[in-house]
Amino acid sequence: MPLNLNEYLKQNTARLDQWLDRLLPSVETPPAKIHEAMRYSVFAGGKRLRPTLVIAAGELFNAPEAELLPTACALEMIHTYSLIHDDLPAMDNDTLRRGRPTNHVVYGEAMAILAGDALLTQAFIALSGYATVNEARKVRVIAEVAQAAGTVRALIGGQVLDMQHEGDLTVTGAQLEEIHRAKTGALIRCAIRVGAIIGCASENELAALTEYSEKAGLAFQVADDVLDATATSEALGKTAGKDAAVQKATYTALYGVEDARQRAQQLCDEALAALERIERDTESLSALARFIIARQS
Ligand code: GRG
Repeated sequence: MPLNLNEYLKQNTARLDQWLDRLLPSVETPPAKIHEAMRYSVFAGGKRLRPTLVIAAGELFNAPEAELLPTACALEMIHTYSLIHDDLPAMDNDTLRRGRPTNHVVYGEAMAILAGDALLTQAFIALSGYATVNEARKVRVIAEVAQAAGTVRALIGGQVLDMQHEGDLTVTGAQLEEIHRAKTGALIRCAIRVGAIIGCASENELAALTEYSEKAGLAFQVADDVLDATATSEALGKTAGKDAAVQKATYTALYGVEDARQRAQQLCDEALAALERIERDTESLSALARFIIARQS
């Protein structure tokens, strides 16, 4: 039977939310305010794309849920931390995220900074506790995640480049790709790789999945640029049209909406082609690549 992606996303979100609830300190744990702030943004919704990619990659190799889910949750915690910090007045100064007031609007700037820091830390607590029972693989997973969240071709480095190029209308396509590979791509690449590592993928399988993740990660960002330029804040759950307002270097600014859409489709096709090198049932990953460029939020 063909995969029903909506159902697949819904089922994984339910499983992820249960595990996130288990892995995050409860709101009764003192100091209660910080745990409330962390949970506010984690449970504000969100597509759960990165953790779903961990699950989909791991399930190709029949990796156990008890190893995949905590790792998937760790990536969602890191992603959520990056969104909280990105929305701060010192960065994007945004008031709407996941359809709700941003963390600093509700809890104040200091608590939002700490909630982001705490989610990053909590991610590594989850990984060191549960990311596979095999110690060597666990260290490999932790190293992959730490690298992807860091500064070299990774999340924080990408954010720095993004900030430095704000208002810079001379950015080239190659520079733009470098920013996006780091800011958005690194965590998506990491999600796929850690799922595959937990599942003991062969080196050839890992290489094909890495290629899939790099294409899909870039496609995600191109689609994100198109959505920012074409969708409403209501549909996105975050402020639309922000990129143009601050003269951010984006695919739509550089190439226009139509060419950006074509580029997203081309990247999606390349991601699907990489999957053909794997002799396993990759239907969930194909469907996720298509979802990445067809999503409305
Ligand atoms: C502050 C260290 C630090 C990094 C910030 C993630 C990020 C880097 C900035 C967010 C700004 C942004 C709009 C980036 C574009 C792509 C992106 C990460 C969008 C949000 O991800 P989704 O659409 O969000 O998966 P949900 O809410 O569905 O999880």
